[in-house]
Amino acid sequence: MIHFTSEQFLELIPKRDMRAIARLITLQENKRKELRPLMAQLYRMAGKARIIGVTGSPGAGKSTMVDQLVVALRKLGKSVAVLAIDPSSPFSGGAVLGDRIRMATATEDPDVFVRSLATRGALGGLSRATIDATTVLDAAGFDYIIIETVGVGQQEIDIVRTAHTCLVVLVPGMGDGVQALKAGILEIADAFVINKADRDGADQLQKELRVMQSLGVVSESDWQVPILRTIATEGTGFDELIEQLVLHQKWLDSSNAGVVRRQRAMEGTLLRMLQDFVIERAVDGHVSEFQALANRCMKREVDPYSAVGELFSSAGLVTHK
Ligand SMILES: Nc1nc2c(ncn2[C@@H]2O[C@H](COP(=O)(O)OP(=O)(O)OP(=O)(O)O)[C@@H](O)[C@H]2O)c(=O)[nH]1
Ligand SMILES: [Mg+2]
Repeated sequence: MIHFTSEQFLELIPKRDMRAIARLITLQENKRKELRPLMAQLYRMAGKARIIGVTGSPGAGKSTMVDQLVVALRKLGKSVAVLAIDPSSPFSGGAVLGDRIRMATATEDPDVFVRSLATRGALGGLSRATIDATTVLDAAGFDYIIIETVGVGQQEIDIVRTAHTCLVVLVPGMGDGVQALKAGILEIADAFVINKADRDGADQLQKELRVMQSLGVVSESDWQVPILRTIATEGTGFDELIEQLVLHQKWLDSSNAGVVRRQRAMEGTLLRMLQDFVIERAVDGHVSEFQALANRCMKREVDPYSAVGELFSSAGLVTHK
C-alpha cells in the first residue's frame, strides 16, 4: 500500500492525483482524529464545487441517472466526482457491485472520479465520512460532486440535505406512489425526477406530485420545484435536467433563500462534527470505562445525567458540574 505524508497529500490532492485522493478518503474512515489538521487545511482550499444529492427509492435508477449526468457534465467540460453511498441495508443487495461495474466505464477519464462509501454499521459515521470525502474532492478541484443515496433512512436524508441541489428520483407504478416515500424526502427536493418515464403511470405520478405541491408539502421558497421526466437507460430528458440544475444554482447564488439554506447546511455539518469530536474525546480509547459507567447506570447506582457529566470531565472537556 502506498504511503503519503500530510505534506504529500497537501501537494497532490489539489493536483487531483487520483491515488492520493482515494487513499485519503480510505484513511479518513479510520484515522479521522490524526488527520484533522490536514483536513482543516484542505477545507480551506475547498468551497468551489457544486454538490448535487441524488436520492430516491431502491432501484429507482439513481446510478443509471448519475452515469448520464456525468456524461452530460463532461460534455460541458466539467469535472465530476461521484460518491455512491452503500447503505448496509437489505435494500442495496447486489446492486452495489453493479454500480461499480457500470461506473467503471468512466474511470479512464482523469476528470471523473467514482467512489463508494460504506456504512460499516457506524452510527452517524456515514454522514461524517461523506462530509470528509466531499472536502477532499472539493479541494481536488472537481467542479461537481454528485452524492447518490437510497432515500430510506434519516442518515441518508441528512446527507443529501448538505448538498446544494437535491434531486428526488421517483418511478411510476410503485404501488402507493408518492405516499410510499419516506417522510421528509419530499421537503428536501429541489427537483423531482420521474425516471423510467417509458413505463405506464408517469402522468399519474406527475399529477400526484402536483397535488402534493399545491398542498404545500414540498419545500417552501421562491424556487419553483420542477417535475422532470427522464429515461435514464436511454439518456432521455437530461438536457432539461442539466438546465434546471444550472437554474437552481443561479437561484442559490443570487437569492437570500440560498444563503439561508447554506447556513442551515453548515449548522448541520458543525453539529455532526461536534458530536463526533465529543464522542471521540469521551469514548474512544476509554471504551471499558464507558461500558463500566453504563453498567453502573443500568444498576441505577448512578443516573445517566450525572454519568454524562462524568464522561465529559474525565475526557478533560469540562470540569465536573
Ligand atoms: N425501463 C427503465 N429502466 C431503467 C431506467 N433507468 C434505470 N433502469 C433500470 O432500473 C434498474 C435499477 O437501476 P439503478 O440505476 O441500479 O437504480 P438505483 O436507484 O441506483 O438502485 P439502488 O442503488 O440499488 O437503489 C436497472 O436494471 C436499470 O437498467 C429507465 O429510465 N427505464
Ligand atoms: Mg444505485
